[in-house]
Amino acid sequence: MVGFSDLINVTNQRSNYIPIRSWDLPDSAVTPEHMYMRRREFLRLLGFGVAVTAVLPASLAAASFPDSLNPEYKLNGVKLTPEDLVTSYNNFYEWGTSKDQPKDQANRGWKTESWTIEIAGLCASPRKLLVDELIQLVGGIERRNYRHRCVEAWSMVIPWDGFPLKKLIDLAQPTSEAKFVKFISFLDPANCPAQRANELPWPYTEGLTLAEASNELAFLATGLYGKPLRNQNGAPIRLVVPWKYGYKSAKSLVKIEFVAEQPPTTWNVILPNEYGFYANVNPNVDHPRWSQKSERVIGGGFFSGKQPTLMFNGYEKQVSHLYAGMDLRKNF
Ligand SMILES: Nc1nc2c(c(=O)[nH]1)N[C@H]1C(S)=C(S)[C@@H](COP(=O)(O)O)O[C@H]1N2
Ligand SMILES: [Mo]
Repeated sequence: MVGFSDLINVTNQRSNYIPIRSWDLPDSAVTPEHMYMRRREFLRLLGFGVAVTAVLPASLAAASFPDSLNPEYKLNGVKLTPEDLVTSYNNFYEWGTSKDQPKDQANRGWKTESWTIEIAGLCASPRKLLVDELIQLVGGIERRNYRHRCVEAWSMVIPWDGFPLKKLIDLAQPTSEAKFVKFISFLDPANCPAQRANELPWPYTEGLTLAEASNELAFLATGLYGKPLRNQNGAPIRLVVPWKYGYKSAKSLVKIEFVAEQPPTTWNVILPNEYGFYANVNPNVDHPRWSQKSERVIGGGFFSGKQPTLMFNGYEKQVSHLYAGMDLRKNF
């Protein structure tokens, strides 16, 4: 069996996947890929939306898909990470500890269709429903381009399809005692060898304050690049919290629970000195074993190796008020 410290060493190996280049060029030197949403992909997106279009009035369905890229979240001038890298360079420890394993291991018969998700805890409207039903209830999906920054100091830019977490919160109607939201990934030891071997304390669990979860940026993704989420990216539904390190964005969710106390979260329980509960992207607070000042751009190719890491991953305007007066070094 692999011990936690071995896992952590594996995590920290700078894999030989993309070499770090020393000849940095500014971002502006890289051609933006604005025009990725071509007709073919749009049609695929429509295909994905079949369940939604079946229940929504035709006019509304038509209106919600052609312009599904929310203009507020375009990230103009920022280059999207190529789709094949987003779907082949993954952290998903349920399916292996190296980046190339989830794509292979999570696609050997693991079923993510007809998936139900439970909304539970301190709320007026708890329920258990199919992911497709949830998408209908929140009024369909939109697309947002978000920066993604892993705590291991690499980054991507990903076009997610999904809906704001706030819409689910409004559906659930948390009570006044609810102060935190807990996100629980799947538990399926029969089909997931790493869970049989107990390599980590499963299920993978994460948490946010209710205020963080209600922020406009907190997102539940059901697709990327206009297609349903691939298993390795957390099918059929996963959290995306773009101003926090990637480990907050729990994959393949089976339960979202409103709770009164700060919930224990996977990496924070394993190594509390290294992985905080807040995990806000912060270039001024280093990880105990490496700097967080810069990041390796995955797929940066010939032109790009490292770029400076931005406070709150570039989302300072939208989220800094959540941490007013808080010591971010203590609450890392
Ligand atoms: N259930 C679960 N969720 C998880 C993880 C995991 O191991 N298990 N890894 C996290 C980490 S460290 C990162 S960086 C992102 C990676 O998401 P991606 O592979 O879609 O880029 O997923 C997060 N969510
Ligand atoms: Mo990560």
